[in-house]
Amino acid sequence: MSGTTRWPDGFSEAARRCRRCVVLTGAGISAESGLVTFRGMQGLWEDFNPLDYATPEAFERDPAKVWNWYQWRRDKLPLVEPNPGHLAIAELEGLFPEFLLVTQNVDGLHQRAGSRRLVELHGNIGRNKCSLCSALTQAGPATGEVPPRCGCGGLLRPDVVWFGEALPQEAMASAWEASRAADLFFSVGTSGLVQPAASLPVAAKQNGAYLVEVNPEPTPLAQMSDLALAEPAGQAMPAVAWEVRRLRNGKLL
Ligand code: BV8
Repeated sequence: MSGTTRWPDGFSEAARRCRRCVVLTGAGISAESGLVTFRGMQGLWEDFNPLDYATPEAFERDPAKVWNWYQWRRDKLPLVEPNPGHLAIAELEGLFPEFLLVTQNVDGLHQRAGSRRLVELHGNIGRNKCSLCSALTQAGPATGEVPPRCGCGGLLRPDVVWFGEALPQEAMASAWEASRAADLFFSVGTSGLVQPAASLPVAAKQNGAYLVEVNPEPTPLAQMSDLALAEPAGQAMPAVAWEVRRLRNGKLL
């Protein structure tokens, strides 16, 4: 949708009156930055079995293999930039009295785009965590032993949430609270398959939020969304930000 396309009245009304906006993102928001998604065409899970790379058991079994896979993903990050979808979400943050970005992504691109009011449900591969004492350190260039060790002697692992691991309590509590109170909820670039993140838009909708989904492909959320924008986020989210700015400033910019 561009500035000239007609937005549904329900969306305009919700965007104009909204006090609490929540945006949930998944790997799809980073696709236009050049980072592959997990599922779907050429997805990471097509070439890598998540059970061999994204579980505590996999790390236990072969720490070097898991560490190298994350190092391979980390090495891509300095080569990519936030895309217009990330930038538009960072802009939305300043257009509502209350706003929370809840991301499942671990690539740090939202922060690089300027988002500040965000929680990372699945951690961040820019950080390491000691598998023994849980101390957190910034990830640096790979040197020496693989995986490197913490000062306590424990093996370092990426500070991400693997399958079968609990999500960070504070981040999840903030995400639940914001989703249940949201007037307007955007689910952007997520297949809506991974729990408990996938339950957040459902909770928002059940509590009266106007639910917008942005995804070129249909997902389990589509049939309950008030508005489904079947477009890439890098196109849809700047149009959303433009329309919200127009509606809430009461003048064309
Ligand atoms: C937990 C690691 C409990 C980090 C990841 C209830 C029911 C069923 C299963 C479960 C359940 N509860 C728990 C489970 C098990 C499991 C789960 O959900 N399994 C699923 C797969 C069935 N959940 C867990 O294990 C979670 N832990 O619940 O623990 C617990 C409690 C107490 C104590 C102990 C344990 C942990 C979940 C986190 C797992 N970690 N990754 C990393 O390496 O990155 S999950 C992985 O999937 C990523 O983190 C990713 O963020 C996440 C979700 O994927 P998406 O982001 O949606 O990406 P995907 O590729 O799937 O989709 C991309 C979409 O973008 C597509 O739809 C595509 O069409 C779209 N797209 C593409 N291009 C664009 C676009 N959209 C817009 N614009 C574009 N340009």
